[in-house]
Amino acid sequence: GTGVPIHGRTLCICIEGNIASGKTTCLEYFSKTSNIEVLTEPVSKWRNVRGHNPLGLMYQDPTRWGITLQTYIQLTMLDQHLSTISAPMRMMERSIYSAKYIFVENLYRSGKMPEVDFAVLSEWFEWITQNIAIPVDLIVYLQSSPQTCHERLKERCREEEKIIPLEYLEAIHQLYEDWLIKKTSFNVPAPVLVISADDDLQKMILQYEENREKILSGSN
Ligand code: DCP
Repeated sequence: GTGVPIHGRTLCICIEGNIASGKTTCLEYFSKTSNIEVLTEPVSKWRNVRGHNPLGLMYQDPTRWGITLQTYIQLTMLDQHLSTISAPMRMMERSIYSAKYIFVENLYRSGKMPEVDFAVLSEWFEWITQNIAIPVDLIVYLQSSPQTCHERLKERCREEEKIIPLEYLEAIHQLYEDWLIKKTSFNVPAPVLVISADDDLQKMILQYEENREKILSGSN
């Protein structure tokens, strides 16, 4: 395909992967492509909403602040999915789906989110996805080992993330694998293109070049 949207709808490609799996590098590479609008994950908003830092609060005390962060992330994701753009194709960092199926799920399963918080977030998520069309055409899964992500995390030194242990990345990894590879957990909203993401930056760029046409045609 040429990447021209069918029925005049904007194609949506979501880049998925663990924390520090290299989503930003991928988005930067494709942001140089005309006809694509790249929407980066609004992490700056999560670190500053009217002067508050829900991301930092969540890492300090997930049981208390998990629902606060995840409610806000759900809103910012919905906003990105629905934003009107002029390009025929949008590329997003993650999605409203992974926010729920990976991060909310992880907080709940690890015993860090009270059941009532999980219930409220789930009701919101189900209302949104049942009442608002959120089409995704392709999921690009940057598959990485949790160890690699842990190394990259230490290198980048984002203040809030200093306390993330390897076990946390392993749990996120397992949830991603069950969702996108084994397909045993939740609905997969689009075809999945898997790219191994353990290589260094230069090799990753080569992989994006190799997979460029596949990604831009919005198919795996
Ligand atoms: N986060 C979260 N819950 C979500 C989404 C993200 O707690 N639903 C957290 C995990 C990270 C921070 O937000 O601490 C930003 O995460 P990302 O993995 O999305 O962003 P990165 O910058 O790590 O991506 P990459 O390094 O792959 O470019």
